[in-house]
Amino acid sequence: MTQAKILVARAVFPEVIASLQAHFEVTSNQDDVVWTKAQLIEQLQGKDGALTTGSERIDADVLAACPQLKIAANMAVGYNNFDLVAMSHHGVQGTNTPDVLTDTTADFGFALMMATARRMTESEHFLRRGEWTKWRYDMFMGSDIHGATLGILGMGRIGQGIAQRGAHGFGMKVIYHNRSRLDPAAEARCQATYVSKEDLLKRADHLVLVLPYSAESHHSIGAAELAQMKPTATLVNIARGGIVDDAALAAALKARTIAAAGLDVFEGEPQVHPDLLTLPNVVLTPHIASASGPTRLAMAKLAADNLVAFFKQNAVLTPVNSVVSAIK
Ligand code: 8YV
Repeated sequence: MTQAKILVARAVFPEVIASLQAHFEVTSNQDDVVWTKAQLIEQLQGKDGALTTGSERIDADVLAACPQLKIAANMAVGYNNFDLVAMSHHGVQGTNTPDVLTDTTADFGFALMMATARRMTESEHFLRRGEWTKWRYDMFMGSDIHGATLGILGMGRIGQGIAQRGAHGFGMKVIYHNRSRLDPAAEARCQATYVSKEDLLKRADHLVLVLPYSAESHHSIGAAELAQMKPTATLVNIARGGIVDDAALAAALKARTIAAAGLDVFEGEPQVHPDLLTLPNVVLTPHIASASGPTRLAMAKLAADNLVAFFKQNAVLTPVNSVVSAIK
């Protein structure tokens, strides 16, 4: 039997490329060129499978132009770069990388919340500019994390990880809103109380967004939602750009409708709304919530394992769609 042909769409760990080469004919992109849609289609010609990241959109055009493609294994837990309806229609399996990044991403969400509440980057920039000449009682006063009300919008695995850190580590009162309520055992584990979205916005001292991006979650936080939050509140987005209306957020931060924000994801990233770049009360990081060494390796390995399982066992480990007959 001839070997399946695999495209690795972005640079990944060399050992993961080597492990794929043991099973497949591999074309890799270790120069890490970010391809246009046309280039991606060109690269996918004759390929049976692809290891993708959130930057490669697998949509109806790509699928129609690449009829040999059978699987796209995303190196991400989020898969809003996949048009799942079109993929299922074309009989293309999609997979993601859940679980392996939960704790690392929850750690980062918590760190970003703390950095935002305690004004860490703003005060560091002040120090680096040489403006620190004396102690002052109200210098960079922020808000407390311990004992505060932690609001979580989107209570999947990462949301629950953040809730547990807040409740057990910092004595926070945890409230959450989600499409569906958690079962009682999970609520008890997280010490979390289910509330309406309106209550969440009104009551949270620190609101963390951890919901998947979809047409329904687009601009879940816009001007109207920001107006309902406490003027002392902080907002953290580690979910996806587009869940927050970044222009409305910049306006709210400028007007101090809310106190501060911590953002790891942006609408149209790697572009960042220019107003966010000039505001002092926002902590900005370049989509790195899952970026610890062991976790990024585990994500790449799981994506590769999905490709091996698909072609060798006609099964995958972490599917995101169901395909009637996956092997074409
Ligand atoms: C990835 C992420 O780094 O897993 C996700 O959904 O957002 C990040 O962990 C990013 O999507 C690159 O694929």
